[in-house]
Amino acid sequence: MADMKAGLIGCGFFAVNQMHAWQDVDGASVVAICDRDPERLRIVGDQFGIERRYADAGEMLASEKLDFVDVATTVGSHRALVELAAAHKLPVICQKPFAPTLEDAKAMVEACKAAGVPLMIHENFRWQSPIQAVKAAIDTGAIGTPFFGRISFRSAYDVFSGQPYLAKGKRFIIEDLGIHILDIARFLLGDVTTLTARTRRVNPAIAGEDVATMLLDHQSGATSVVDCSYATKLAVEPFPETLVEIDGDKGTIRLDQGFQLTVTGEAGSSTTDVSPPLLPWASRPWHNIQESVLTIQQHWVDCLRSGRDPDTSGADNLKTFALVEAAYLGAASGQPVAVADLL
Ligand code: NAD
Ligand code: 89Y
Repeated sequence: MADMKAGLIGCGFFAVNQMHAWQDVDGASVVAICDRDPERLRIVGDQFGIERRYADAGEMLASEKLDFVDVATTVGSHRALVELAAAHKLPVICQKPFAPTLEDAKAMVEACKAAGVPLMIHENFRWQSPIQAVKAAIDTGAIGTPFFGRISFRSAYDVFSGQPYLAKGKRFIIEDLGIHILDIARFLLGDVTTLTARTRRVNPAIAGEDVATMLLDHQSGATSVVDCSYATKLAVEPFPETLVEIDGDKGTIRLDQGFQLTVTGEAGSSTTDVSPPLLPWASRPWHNIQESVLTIQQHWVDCLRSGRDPDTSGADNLKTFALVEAAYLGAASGQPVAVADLL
């Protein structure tokens, strides 16, 4: 079967990973790129040998015969670009965070539904191989029924040098990073009914919150704590590892720093190294994230080919994005937020 033809919009910092991954994906390749910044367009076009380059997304979609669109811009442009793809009846992938507001995100889901095209949010953290290993361990039943989880991301890594816009937004860690960790909590323990949140800013040089602690009630009856910080200096910097604790009625799972997975069940305890592979184009410490970019993009192509919804479809990701909104509302009010009221 011939490769599907993709057009990528947004040739910035993270799109380079997506471009590398598209070269490795089976069944699709990028044939055209777009960026309103001519320098980014030149750099990415030259690096990946893409001749068809556009400054305007509308022009690219009107001129090219594409099978889908990959939106890799920052959040402010997501709604307009997804609606543009829908208007052209093109399946579309959109980077996280979904949209500036939940209302925008709902409109994007509706636009794609009305156009009859799939929408996937590029929510890649659940596709990291260590996180997949945790899910597989839960699914074996070795720890019985989970009743508690802690999904934790604490770091002092300088994310602002690569992504300077992160220092400027009124919202920071929940919208940018917590969104992934909240999605992992949903992936491992199921949907959430109520969320309670506390936030603070430790770094005086940024505009938004860099610490968030969230308590989640899951529909299953499990409780989890999702805690995120970019103000936590540790002896060994863990960026970008997500650490996981799951307690079940028959045992426990721990994903510890250094990608060590320990499963303790009735038969005893075993520890496995679940380090992600270092792909040829990847570099430490980002390789964990980079591998998940390849995995989610391959998942998208496999879903398009088989006609099934991607795991992080727009409709699914509304439930993750609602947790972000709930966290900001709850942090502002000091009160628990009922997630269903937002959806
Ligand atoms: P960036 O600012 O480096 O790149 C964005 C690019 O999009 C810029 O080159 C800009 O000129 C271009 N652009 C913006 N609006 C456009 C438009 N309407 N038409 C054409 N080009 C346009 O940003 P980044 O750091 O690469 O982040 C992009 C997205 O990726 C963000 O939403 C960010 O949250 C996300 N991201 C995801 C992960 C992940 O693991 N999933 C990691 C980092 C960043
Ligand atoms: O933008 C963020 C993301 O999605 O993963 C890590 C990051 O690059 C910085 O927090």
